[in-house]
Amino acid sequence: MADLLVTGGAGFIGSNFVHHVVNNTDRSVTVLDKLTYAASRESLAELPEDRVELVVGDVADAPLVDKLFAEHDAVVHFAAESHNDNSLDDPGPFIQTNIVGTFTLLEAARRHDVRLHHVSTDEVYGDLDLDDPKRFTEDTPYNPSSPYSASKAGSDHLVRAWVRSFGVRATISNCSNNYGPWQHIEKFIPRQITNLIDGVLPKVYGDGLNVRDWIHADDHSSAVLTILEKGRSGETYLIGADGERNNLQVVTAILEHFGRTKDDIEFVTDRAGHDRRYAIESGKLRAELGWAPRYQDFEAGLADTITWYQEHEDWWRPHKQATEAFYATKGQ
Ligand code: NAD
Ligand code: TDX
Repeated sequence: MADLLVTGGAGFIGSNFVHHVVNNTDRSVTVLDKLTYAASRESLAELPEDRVELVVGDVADAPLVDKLFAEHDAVVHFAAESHNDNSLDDPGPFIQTNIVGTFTLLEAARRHDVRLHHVSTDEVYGDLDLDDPKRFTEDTPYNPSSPYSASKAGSDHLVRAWVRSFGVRATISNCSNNYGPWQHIEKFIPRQITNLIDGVLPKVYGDGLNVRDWIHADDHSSAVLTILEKGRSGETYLIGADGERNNLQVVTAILEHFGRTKDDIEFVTDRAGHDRRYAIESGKLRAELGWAPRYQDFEAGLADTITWYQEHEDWWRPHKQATEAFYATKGQ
């Protein structure tokens, strides 16, 4: 197959996906990434130069996107502003990148008849109660809570409309919370690991009972490649690995790794509009496309991730002070 264009390929999951494609296919990859604060060139550093090219640019730059779509036969769209807390502070970039950026790609996909896979999130469905036996499915109504999740929901709606109205060949995936190497330290798990490396107590929002459904980024990547290769155009697939844990359980597992007790937690100001629980039913992806996660043991994957952050302090250290200064302004 010809070259693949990956937007946001210098971010946490996008870079993981580029490695996955290089290791598991014959494809060459062009990464289109704006290199925002969330990107890292280091995550792409060890890839073969004859198979991976980085184009620094914006997904909302229509002439650039048009040129790149003319040169590629498939696109996987990871680029986004991705952090809920930032969207509560300043929603503007979320509307611009997540909605206008996706619109820009869809118009190019329409002009050039390029196959598009749109990477989205389970947060578009809003949240579930803690005692609700239900999980999200492909039929769950959209009900986003934050500027971030509303912007992702908006982008999903655009993709569906471009499929139906213009015949664009696109699929959508909605995945649960990812963990693994190269995740920005603003996010929950790496923030707590790097706090503990610094001897600082983990900071847990509210009562800590909010549930997230954790999946290793490697499993997200294998699912996206499976959908790109075997998914039916116009379909949505939910990606999850049955990893429901509340935030206290996750922090306790991290604390144990550092030889600390579950009392070593600082409870801080809750996130506004904080979703209570996410949970994914991924039966469609597994039954129709034969995908299964490789990381069945969350605690083992978490232990590997802790070790990775301990061994990659050079990478995250330059961002730690500014990240914590931002949270401090919000009492978090
Ligand atoms: P990230 O913030 O780590 O990376 C985002 C990347 O997109 C960065 O490299 C950034 O430079 C790039 N980018 C941002 N704005 C851009 C623009 N205008 N033009 C070009 N590039 C731009 O995000 P992530 O956690 O890797 O998430 C990737 C995708 O997966 C997002 O679409 C996100 O909504 C989705 N997702 C993430 C999770 C998760 O747990 N992190 C779960 C489900 C879905
Ligand atoms: O310091 C913290 N303390 C804390 O208790 C942080 C940063 C978070 N939290 C809580 C909030 C959530 O309940 O931990 C949970 C996870 O928080 P985040 O890492 O910010 O993730 P979340 O808001 O759940 O969204 C993530 O998963 C879905 C990604 O950031 C999104 O991009 C993805 O769509």
